[in-house]
Amino acid sequence: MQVDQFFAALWDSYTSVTPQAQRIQALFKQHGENVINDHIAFRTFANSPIALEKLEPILIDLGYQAYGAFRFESKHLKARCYKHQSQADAPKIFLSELLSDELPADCQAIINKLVEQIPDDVVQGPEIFWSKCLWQPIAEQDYLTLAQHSEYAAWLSTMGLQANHFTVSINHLTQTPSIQEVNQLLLDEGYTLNQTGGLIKGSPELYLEQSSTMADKIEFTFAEGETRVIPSCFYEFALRHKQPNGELFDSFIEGNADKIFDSTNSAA
Ligand code: OOG
Ligand code: NI
Repeated sequence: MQVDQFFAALWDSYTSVTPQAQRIQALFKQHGENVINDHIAFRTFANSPIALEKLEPILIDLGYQAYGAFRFESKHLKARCYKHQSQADAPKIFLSELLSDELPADCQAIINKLVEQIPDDVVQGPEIFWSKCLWQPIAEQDYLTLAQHSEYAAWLSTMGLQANHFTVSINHLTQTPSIQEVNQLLLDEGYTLNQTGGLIKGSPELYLEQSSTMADKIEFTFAEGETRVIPSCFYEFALRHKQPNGELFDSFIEGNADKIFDSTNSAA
């Protein structure tokens, strides 16, 4: 599969649950912008048939290479980032996984019930990245239990494997070339932005500034037919700065990422 086909399929799947991304992209295009993706991100369960190390070979086959590793202790996550080896303009990929064995026993039991439904050999090709839930709908009570300990676990239990966000490269915008202007445009249009630690995560000194919308909301039907409006996916905006060596910073920052994860919290 070609990289552009991969991202086109991911965008279709993502915008079907994230209509705000389509509208915001259209807004930028109306302003004459060329909307380029900085990166996209996925979430998954560690120690499962869709664990990070099971998914990574698919990214390698697509021409990607890992170049950074991250750990989020309080969120019980590990992550890696990937860039394309030959297509410099291909979006970077941020892949995180939940270390479920660090969660309380009741959460582990709930997650095990989902993970054990996934066939061992489920990872066969790039389609896995928009396969969503490879398990039967979770029970509402189990979802609420997960949400108390890990918003990430609750999100993953209902949304599964799919692009969690696309990220607009502010470096490629001409009308709103600063993150402050991008945020103001979105606020003026009525979008809700992630406020964790302030609207802007990072700084020019860290060579990376990021902001994001709060996830769209969709109606989800739980195991026993109850429905609840839950967070789906969000849209991110990233501005990269030049390092002293003259090159744009191209990795990720734990302190920023830790806050971006909150874009799918349900309490906002
Ligand atoms: C990933 C959050 C981290 C970034 O750009 O630092 C991230 C997630 O919410 O799954 O995307
Ligand atoms: Ni991101």
